[in-house]
Parts: sequence; C-alpha cells; structure tokens
Amino acid sequence: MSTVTHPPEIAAEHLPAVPLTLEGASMLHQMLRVRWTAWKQLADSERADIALEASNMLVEMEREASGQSAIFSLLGHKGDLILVHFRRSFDELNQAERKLAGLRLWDYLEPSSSYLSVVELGLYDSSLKTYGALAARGIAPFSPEWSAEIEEVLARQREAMAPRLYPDMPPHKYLCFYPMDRKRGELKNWYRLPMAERQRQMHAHGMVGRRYAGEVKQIISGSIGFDDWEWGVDLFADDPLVFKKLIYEMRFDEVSADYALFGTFYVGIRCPAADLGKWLGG
Ligand code: 76R
Repeated sequence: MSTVTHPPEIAAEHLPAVPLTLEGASMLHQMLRVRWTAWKQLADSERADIALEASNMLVEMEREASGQSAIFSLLGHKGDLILVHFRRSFDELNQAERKLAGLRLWDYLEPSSSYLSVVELGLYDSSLKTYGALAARGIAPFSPEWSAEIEEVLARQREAMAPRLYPDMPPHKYLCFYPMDRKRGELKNWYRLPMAERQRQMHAHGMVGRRYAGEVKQIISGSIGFDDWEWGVDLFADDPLVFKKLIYEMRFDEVSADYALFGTFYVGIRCPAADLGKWLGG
C-alpha cells in the first residue's frame, strides 16, 4: 500500500501580514491659493490673456488619454483651488506639474498643500483565500512557487479591475478629499491584528460603502512611503450631503470606530477648465 505524503500545512502566524494590493494610476492633489491682490492689479486684457493660456492647458489635461486632470473650487480658508491629476506614472505627474508651473498664471498661485498617492485596491478577501490555499498545500511564503501563484492572482485581478485602477475623472459636481491613517497605538494597533480579523472588518466596511454605490464614487489611493498619511480618500457626488451621511455612518463601523485617524478635509466644486477665466473674475 502506497501513501501519498503531503508537505505539512504552514501555520497562519508564518503567513505574510500584508494584504495583496493592486496599484493603478498615480495621483496628485494640488491645493492652491490665488494671490488675489497681485492678480487684481493686472490690466483686464493681461488677466484675460493669462487666464486663457491656463484654461487652454487645463482643457487639454481634462481630456488627456493617459490620465485626466480636473479643477475644483475649494470652499473655506484651506485654499482657493484643488487640482486633481491622474496619470500613468510619477514621471507623467511630474511633467504635468512642471507644465503647469510654466504657466504665467502660476506667478499668481501658491501651493497651500499637496498630496501624492497611487490608486490602490486592497484585496483582503483574495489575500486570505490565496494565502490559506497555498499554506494548506505546504507552499512556503516567498518561495518561487508561492510567488508565481501570487503573481497569477494579481495579474487576473489587475485585468478585471483595470477600469477601477485607471479611473476616468468622475463627472460629479462635488469632491471631498482627505487623508487617513489606521491607528498604530499601544492598545489599538491595526497592524498587529491577524489578517483574518482585518479582512472581516474591511468586508463590513465595504458592505456599508456599497449602499452608497449609486450616490458616491469613492477612490482610495495608497500613500505609504509617498506622503504624510497612509491613504487618500476621494469621494465624488452630486450632493455634498452624501459625504456627511456616508462618513458619519462609517464612523460607527468597527474599523473606523476603532482604527481610523483623519487628516484635513477639503471640499470643492467642479470648475470646468473652460470656465477658469470666469472663475478668476476675468
Ligand atoms: O475597493 C472596494 O470597493 C472594495 C472594498 C473597499 C476597500 C478595500 C472599500 C469600499 N474601501 C476599501 C478600502 Mn473604503 N472608504 C474609506 C472612507 O474610513 C472611514 O470611516 C471614512 C473614509 C470612506 C468614506 C470609504 C468609502 N477604504 C479603504 C481603505 C484602505 C484600508 C486598507 O486597505 O487597510 C480606507 C482607508 C478606506 C476608507 N469604501 C468602500 C467606501 C465606499 C463607499 C465603499 C464601497 C464602494 C463600492 O462598493 O462601490
């Protein structure tokens, strides 16, 4: 009688703690303040020329095939404008930034903040499933066989998720942007929770979010290693009250109630680039 021997199953504590993620478009938010005093001192015709040059460049960027840009008029003291850019790479983002810096209008703008990130889809469900299945087969994490299987899962998901990884600029009128962290405190530390527990909480988070699917478009971008917070949250909607309701409801959800830390909130109203001259009072 022959017995088939299986390699021993790998225990959960030896599996990677980090979930699989898919990365897509590079994102830059530019918060800008207008130097109104200097701007208003210009002759009307000069203002019109300068505004037209900027407006033309931004109209092109709105339609850029490799990733779009959009202008929002910011409410409150945190700045006057927020430009949101999606591009294929950091190099392209940097090119866009430098092209804009070359505009004459840039002499009348100054940055009040900025945020650099990459569109991120967290794959908690597939991570748990895939890590578990490979562990049951005794395939050691980070072995060549393990890496090949993981890459296959990622490649499949990347293809299925392409429209979400490289999104078009949502057409909605209002934007709400803010950066976030997950808590790393002495008592509450997201990064110390077992994968299965994080997956459970993120699943519940997604279920709350899904009820708002028709009213709000959410884009989560990862910024660990790129900026001062861990994620950027962009919400787009045609009614700003939806932001308040969704974010309020999420505060009661376990993962937000226990682990969410929030940065500065920015709310803006879409300003089509063609209307920039009018917006500048020209
Ligand atoms: O991407 C997906 O749709 C899959 C499920 C999902 C993930 C992985 C999801 C769904 N989110 C994910 C990740 Mn979210 N989200 C926020 C906020 O946290 C708060 O209390 C407020 C900030 C909102 C309003 C929101 C909305 N989400 C994340 C992450 C990364 C965390 C990680 O990976 O550890 C953060 C920081 C975060 C925060 N989320 C949704 C929404 C909405 C509306 C959905 C459902 C989208 C849909 O199904 O159409």
